[in-house]
Amino acid sequence: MWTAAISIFPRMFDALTGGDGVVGRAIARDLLSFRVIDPRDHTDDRHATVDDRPYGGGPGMVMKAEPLTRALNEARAAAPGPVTTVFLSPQGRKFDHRVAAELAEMDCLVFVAGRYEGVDERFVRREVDLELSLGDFVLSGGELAVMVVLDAVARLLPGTLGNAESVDAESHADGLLDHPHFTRPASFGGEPVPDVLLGGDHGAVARWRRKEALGRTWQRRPDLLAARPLDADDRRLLREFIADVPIADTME
Ligand code: 9D3
Repeated sequence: MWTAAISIFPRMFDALTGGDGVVGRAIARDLLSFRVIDPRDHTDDRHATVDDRPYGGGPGMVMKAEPLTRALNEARAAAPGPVTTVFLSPQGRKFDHRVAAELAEMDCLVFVAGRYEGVDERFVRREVDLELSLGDFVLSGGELAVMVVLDAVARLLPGTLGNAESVDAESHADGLLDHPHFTRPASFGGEPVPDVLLGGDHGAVARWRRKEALGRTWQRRPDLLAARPLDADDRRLLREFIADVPIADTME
């Protein structure tokens, strides 16, 4: 997969590509290419101006359409095929696993990170294919959001993850939260590891994990269960989980 980011803070992306995260690994294995294009390199004035005051007044500055458009055209010229342009903004569609899986199917992606109060709407209307938000909180710019999305997409590319980590065994691939995890020692702070995990009955372990995954999803993210029909086995496991919840935990 070929990717690029358009950003006036290119060095922020060293955190993504420099270390040994999934994105760095995918790049090292040639499963992914990534470059940053700085709109400042696409200005003609002495001060390399990328922002200007908002028409209509008000606080803050707006990113100019022309440097962004020229940066995007540099990306298009470098890409091996047609690009999908993804703009990270608070006004976007909420990013989730489904969107990550859709993006992982694309050949060429260009991510646009905004700064200041926003981006000239004519750039968004003319050039952007998909506008994405990470959720209802305020970031200071789009760069971290681009990195979050790229991390989530890179791990879905065939060959990025090791054998031990598989995509479809994990939380959210099947729409449930993960079950609890334990490692040695068998007792910590007076709290023992659940007996079933020490017994070596792999069927019983699998049922316990499924029950905990269903139960925790019911407790913490009921919206995920509402979006997902349960089969008869899952319904029985969830009933068992609910029957074991202490009364105090079920009261307000
Ligand atoms: C405080 C400024 N806000 C006034 C109502 C508007 C605003 C402008 C620019 C808020 C945030 C930003 C920068 N944010 C992003 O570029 C961004 C973002 C986010 O803030 N939250 C969640 N997802 C994303 S994706 C890009």
